[in-house]
Amino acid sequence: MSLERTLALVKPDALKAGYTGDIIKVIESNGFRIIGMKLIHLSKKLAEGFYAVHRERPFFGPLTEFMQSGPIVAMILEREDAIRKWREVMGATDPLKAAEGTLRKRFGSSIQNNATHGSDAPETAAFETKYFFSELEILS
Ligand code: 3AN
Repeated sequence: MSLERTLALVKPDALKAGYTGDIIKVIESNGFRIIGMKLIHLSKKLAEGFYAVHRERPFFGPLTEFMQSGPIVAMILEREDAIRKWREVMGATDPLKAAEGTLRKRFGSSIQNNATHGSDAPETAAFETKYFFSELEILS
C-alpha cells in the first residue's frame, strides 16, 4: 500500500488540558510522519467551514462553538493506511464507547469534547488538509 495523508487535530479541550505532548508521542510511536503542523485559534466562521458537512445536524452550533473556544493543533500525518490507522488510534467518536488505550478513551470527556479529530475518507482528507495547510507548509 502506498503512503497516505490524513488531517489530525488536537481539539481545544485536549490542548487546554495539556495533552498535546502525549498525543504527539502516540502519533510518533505509531509510525506516522508529521509532515505539517501548526497552532491555530479558529474563528467561528472557520470552524463552521471545516464542519460544513454537519451543518444540518443538531450538534452543529455547539460543536463549532466548542471548536473556536480555544487554540488547536493541526497536523498532517503520513504513513501507509494513515486514514484508517489514525482513526483506530483515536478510537470511537464517543469516549465512553472508545476502546481502552485509545486517545479518545484516555483524553476525551464527551462525544463532542473528544480530544482529537481525524479525516474519515480520502476525499475528506484532501479537503481537510487543504483547509489548514498550503503546499508550502507541507514537507515533501
Ligand atoms: P468523527 O470525528 O469520529 O469522524 P463525526 O464526523 O461523526 O465523528 O463527528 C464530527 C464531530 O462532531 C465529532 N468529532 C464530535 O466532536 C462531534 N459530534 C459527533 N456526534 C455528536 C453528537 N451526537 N453530539 C455532539 N457532538 C457530536
